[in-house]
Amino acid sequence: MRTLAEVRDPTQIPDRLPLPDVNPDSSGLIHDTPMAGVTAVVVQTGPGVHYDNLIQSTGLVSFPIPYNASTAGLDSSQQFTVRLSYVAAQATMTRFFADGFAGMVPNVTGFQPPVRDFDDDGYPDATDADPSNPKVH
Ligand SMILES: [Ca+2]
Repeated sequence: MRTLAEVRDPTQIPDRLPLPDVNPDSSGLIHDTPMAGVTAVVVQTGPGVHYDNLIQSTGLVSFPIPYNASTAGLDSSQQFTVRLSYVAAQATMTRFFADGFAGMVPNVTGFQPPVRDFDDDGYPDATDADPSNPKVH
């Protein structure tokens, strides 16, 4: 996302990579996609912070959106933390690999769909007056 307009409406991204949404089966499991016997998925977390989302319950955000060549880091007084579901992320990965090592088609489950609320203030980016400031809605 290079502009605030793209943050507010991602369908405006001209070179957006089309990835299909895959719904879980009746057991809540995602597997056999894109073909039977294989599970290859992209799991996105949001709000989130790279790396910390795998090991911590909160993460420090130091860059605002949108990301582009002129994006500067936030002043330390403007940085903020977001909640991270690292336990769910670890459980999802552990299950995926355990299924594979057990000779099964790996299953993906237990992960909450991402929410477009970059600053985790409860106001969606589409309508948030400042999606990179949890004090402004
Ligand atoms: Ca905000």
